Amino acid sequence: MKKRRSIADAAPAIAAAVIFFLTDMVLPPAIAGIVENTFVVSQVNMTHLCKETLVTVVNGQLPGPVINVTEGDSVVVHVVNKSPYNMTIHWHGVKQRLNCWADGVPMITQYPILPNQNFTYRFDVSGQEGTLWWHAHIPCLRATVHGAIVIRPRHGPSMYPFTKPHREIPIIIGEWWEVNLEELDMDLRYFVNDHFFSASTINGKLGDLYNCSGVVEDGYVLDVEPGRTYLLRVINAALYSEYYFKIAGHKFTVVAAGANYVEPYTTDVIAIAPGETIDALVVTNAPPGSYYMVALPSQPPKPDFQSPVLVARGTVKYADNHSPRNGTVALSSYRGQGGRGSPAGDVPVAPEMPDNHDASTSFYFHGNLRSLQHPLRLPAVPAQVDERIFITLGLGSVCRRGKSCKRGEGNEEEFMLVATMNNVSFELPAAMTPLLEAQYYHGSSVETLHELPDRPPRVYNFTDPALIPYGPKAAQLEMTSSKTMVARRFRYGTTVELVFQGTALMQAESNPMHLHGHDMYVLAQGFGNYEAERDVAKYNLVDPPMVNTVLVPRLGWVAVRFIADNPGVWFMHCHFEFHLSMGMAAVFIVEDGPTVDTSLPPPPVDFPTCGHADNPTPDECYLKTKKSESPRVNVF
Ligand SMILES: *[C@@H]1O[C@H](CO)[C@@H](O)[C@H](O)[C@H]1NC(C)=O
Ligand SMILES: *[C@@H]1O[C@H](CO)[C@@H](O)[C@H](O)[C@H]1NC(C)=O
Ligand SMILES: *[C@@H]1O[C@H](CO)[C@@H](O)[C@H](O)[C@H]1NC(C)=O
Ligand SMILES: *[C@@H]1O[C@H](CO)[C@@H](O)[C@H](O)[C@H]1NC(C)=O
Ligand SMILES: *[C@@H]1O[C@H](CO)[C@@H](O)[C@H](O)[C@H]1NC(C)=O
Ligand SMILES: *[C@@H]1O[C@H](CO)[C@@H](O)[C@H](O)[C@H]1NC(C)=O
Ligand SMILES: *[C@@H]1O[C@H](CO)[C@@H](O)[C@H](O)[C@H]1NC(C)=O
Ligand SMILES: [Cu+2]
Repeated sequence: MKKRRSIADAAPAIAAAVIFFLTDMVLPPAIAGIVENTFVVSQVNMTHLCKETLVTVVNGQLPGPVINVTEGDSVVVHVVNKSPYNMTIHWHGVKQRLNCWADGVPMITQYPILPNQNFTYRFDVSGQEGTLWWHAHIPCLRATVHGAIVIRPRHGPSMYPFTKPHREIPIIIGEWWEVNLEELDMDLRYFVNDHFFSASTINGKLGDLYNCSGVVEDGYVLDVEPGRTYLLRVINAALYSEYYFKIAGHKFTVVAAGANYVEPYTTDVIAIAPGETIDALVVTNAPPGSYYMVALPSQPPKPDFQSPVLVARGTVKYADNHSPRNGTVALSSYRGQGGRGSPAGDVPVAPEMPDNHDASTSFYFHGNLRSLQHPLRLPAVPAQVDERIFITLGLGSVCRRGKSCKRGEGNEEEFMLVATMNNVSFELPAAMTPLLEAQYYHGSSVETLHELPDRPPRVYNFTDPALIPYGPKAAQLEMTSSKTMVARRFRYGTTVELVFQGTALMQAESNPMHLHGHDMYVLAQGFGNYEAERDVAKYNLVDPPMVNTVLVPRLGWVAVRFIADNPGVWFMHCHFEFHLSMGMAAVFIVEDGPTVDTSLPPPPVDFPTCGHADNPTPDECYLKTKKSESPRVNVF
C-alpha cells in the first residue's frame, strides 16, 4: 500500500505546475510526481451559429484543460468557482481507492462548491493507464465543464503494449447547447419542455456541416504526417447521444477502453456512449490528402421520439510536401470504400457512416472488446458471486402533485415522467449532510435511504416493443415512485453480479451505466430479455473487458461483476443526462474492511463538512440537520 503524502502545503499556482520528487517505491527507481492544476470555473461568451451564448467553462477553454499525468502520480486540482452555479468536479473512472472524499458528487460525497468558493481535490492515479476524463457533476453543466485525463505509463511511452505513437491526441465528442443548462436540467427533471442541442462537436468545433448567413463553422483539424501512428484518445462527453465515429480511408486499432488495455481490435468505426473512453491507433497510410472525421449521433428508431440528426465533422489533413512512405495506393482502392471527394483535391474524402438508428454496430463493437494480458490487469474474474442484483432500466410516471392520478383525457399535465431502476426513481433529499460524511461519522444509522431491490417487483416482457409508445400495455406498468437516496449496502470484499436489463417502457434507449470507484468486468450482453439458464453459458470469465461505464444495448441486457473493495459511498447511474436528471441512479455504500488498509481514512483536513470549514464538529452538524428534517422511512 502506497503511503499517502501530505501535499497540503504545495503552493497553489494558476498555471499548471509539476513538482517531482523521488518515491520510496521498491520497483525501478521511477519518478512519481505531484501534478498540480488550477481550474477557474467561469462564464464566457462564445459565438456559434451566429449566436452569442454564455457558457460555463474551466480556464476559459472548451473543452477544458487536459490533466496530463503518468501512472502513480498524485494530482492536485484547485477549483476556483467564479461561476454563478454550485460546482463539483468528478474524475470519471479514477478509482479513488480509499479516497471517496475526492469523488466530486454533490450531496453524495461533498457539499457543492458555492459561487466564489474554492475547493481542492487530491487524488492518485495508480494502477490505471489510458484515457479518462473529468467533468462537472452538476446536472447538465458537464456539457461544457469537461476535459481529458491522460495517464501514461510510468516508465515512458516505450511501455505501451502497442506501437509507440508519434503523437497522442484527445478527441472529445460533445454537444453545443444554446439553452441555459441549468434550465435544461429543470425541464428534464420536471419534463416541462423538450430541448435539443444545436450541434455536435469534435474538440469544441462544430464543423462545416453547420453554417449561418453563409458563414461555415470551423471544424477540428488534425494535421498528420504520412506513415505515422497516432493515438486518438476518444471521449464521449455528450449529454444526449451515443456516437459513431469514423475517419474516411483509415482504420482504427482499439487498444484501450476506460483506461484498461484491450486486445488490439481493428475496425473502421468506433461506437462510443456518454461516459466511455476509447483509445485507438490510426496509421496514416492513405494517399496524402484530406479525410473527414465524422461523429454521428445515433438514436432508437420510431416509435421513439426522433431528434434532429446533428453531425460533427472535422478533417485529417496530411502535410503537403510529403510523399507516402508506404508507396502509392491506387485511387480505386479507397474510392471503393464508399467515399466521395478526392484525397489530393480540395474536397476531403467523406466516410460512409452507419445508419443513425443502427444498434447492432454498437453491439458488435462493444462485444468485440477483450482485456489484454498486462501487469496492470486486475485479478481474474471472481468465480464465486456473493450477491446478485437484476436491475431493470426504464421510464415511468409519478403524479405531479404527489396525490393519485389516473391517466385520461386532458389530465396529461398531472403526470411527471421519471426514470427508474427496478421501478424506483432516485431523488436527492432537499437538505442533508452529504451521505459520505453521514456514513463516515454515523455508519449504518444513516437515515433517508431506500433499498434498491434485488429484482423488479413485476415480471413482464421487458423488451416488448409494444410498450414503447404510451399505449394500453404501458398504462398498467407506468406508475412508479420516487424515493430519496435509493441505495445498497455491501460488506467489504463482496463480489456483486449486476444484470442490467433495458426495457421498452415508454422508450427504447440504450443506457450507459457508470459505477464510481470501481471497474466492472463485462461478462456478456444480448438483445431481448435476459434468461439466466441460457445466458450464463455466454459469460466470458477468461478475458472480459474492465470498464467504469457499461453500455446496456437498446432493448437488451448486459451482465457485469465487480468487487466492492473500495469503502465509501459511490454513485451508480446512467450517463445519459436526461435519464440521470430523471432519477436513473442509486448509491452503492461499501463498508470498511477489518484493517486500516481496507478502511476509508478521515476526510482531508481542509474538507468542508456540513458546508463550512469552520463548522463546529460533524457530530453537532449531523444532529442539527437531523432535527430540522422531517422524518423519513428507514428501510435498513
Ligand atoms: C456576454 O455578452 C453579453 C451581451 O453581449 C454581455 O452583457 C455580458 O457581459 C457578456 N458576459 C461575459 C462574461 O463576457
Ligand atoms: C503531456 O506530458 C507529456 C510527457 O511529459 C508531453 O510529452 C505531452 O506533450 C504533454 N501533453 C499535453 C497535452 O500537455
Ligand atoms: C447550492 O448549494 C447550497 C448548499 O448545499 C444549497 O443550499 C443551494 O440550494 C444550492 N443552489 C443551487 C442553485 O442548487
Ligand atoms: C480562491 O482561490 C483564489 C486563487 O488562488 C484566491 O485568489 C481566492 O482568495 C480564494 N478564495 C477563497 C474564498 O478562498
Ligand atoms: C448552409 O446550410 C444550408 C442548410 O443547412 C445548406 O443548404 C447550404 O448548402 C449551406 N451552405 C454552405 C455554404 O455550406
Ligand atoms: C416479448 O415480445 C417480443 C416482441 O413482441 C416477442 O418477440 C417475444 O417472444 C416476447 N417474449 C416473451 C417471453 O413473451
Ligand atoms: C411499479 O410500482 C407501482 C406501484 O408503485 C405499480 O403500480 C406498477 O405496476 C409497478 N410497475 C412495474 C413495471 O413494476
Ligand atoms: Cu439511461
